[in-house]
Amino acid sequence: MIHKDHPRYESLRLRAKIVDAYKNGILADSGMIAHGRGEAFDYLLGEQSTENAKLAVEAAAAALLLAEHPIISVNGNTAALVPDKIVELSNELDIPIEINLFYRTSDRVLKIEKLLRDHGAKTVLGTDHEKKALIKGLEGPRSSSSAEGIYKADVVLVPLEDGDRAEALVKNGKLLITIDLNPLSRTAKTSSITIVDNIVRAIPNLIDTVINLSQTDKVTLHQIISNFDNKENIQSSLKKISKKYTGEDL
Ligand code: PTJ
Repeated sequence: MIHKDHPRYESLRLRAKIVDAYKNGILADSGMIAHGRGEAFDYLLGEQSTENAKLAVEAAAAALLLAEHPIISVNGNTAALVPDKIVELSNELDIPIEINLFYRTSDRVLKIEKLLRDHGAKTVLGTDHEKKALIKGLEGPRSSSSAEGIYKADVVLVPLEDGDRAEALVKNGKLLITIDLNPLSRTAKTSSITIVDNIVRAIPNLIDTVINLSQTDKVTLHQIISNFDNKENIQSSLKKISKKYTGEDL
């Protein structure tokens, strides 16, 4: 039991969720290591959504609202930390969710599917019993995707994706939106829109922004996307981190 007065309460609460998800078979063992790396970057970002993250969220919301076949990709860490918010976003946009695991096992897929359905998910793709299609440029099980999901999608929201897959998805013509606390990761640098923020803040921000922009005309939404420069946005996040690192903002 973590006491609410603890100065690191929020961080410890997330750790407890991660550990529970590992014990329940949702999270890969490497998912705990990935979370630790994320924690370090989050600490340097001040554990709050930056202005850059908010700009990226706005561009992401516009892209999702304009898309013809958008999809939300979910892995173990996302399912562990924000299953309710992923379902809320999917229902708000009326778009499917695809289970897309780096360390894929049938058991984890079944458990994540049940978790999402228990939270009210309508369409969950990426299970073992549906038509698969291969993503060009990837080898082995990592090339597999749902024919009706990621394969067909024009816009893919994929938190914590691995670099190879992110590169292949972009090469296959997808507009890729990622959420990654590490602005230097290959995924962050490859994606069309990178939200450098913790998924526990980024997904709720995305829901609010989708609701706020839902009545906005298409021309304005296109403008939001064209005004957004991913490289510039990542560079600003790095500047924020380096200020913290050198103690400039003490
Ligand atoms: O559930 P699976 O089988 O698909 O496996 C998922 C993991 C995350 C284990 C797998 O994709 C992996 O090994 O990822 P990496 O290469 O370790 O990358 C994870 C990235 O996510 C790192 O750049 C972390 O900084 C970042 N990250 C970790 N936690 C969060 C995060 N970004 C946003 N929010 C977080 N909570």
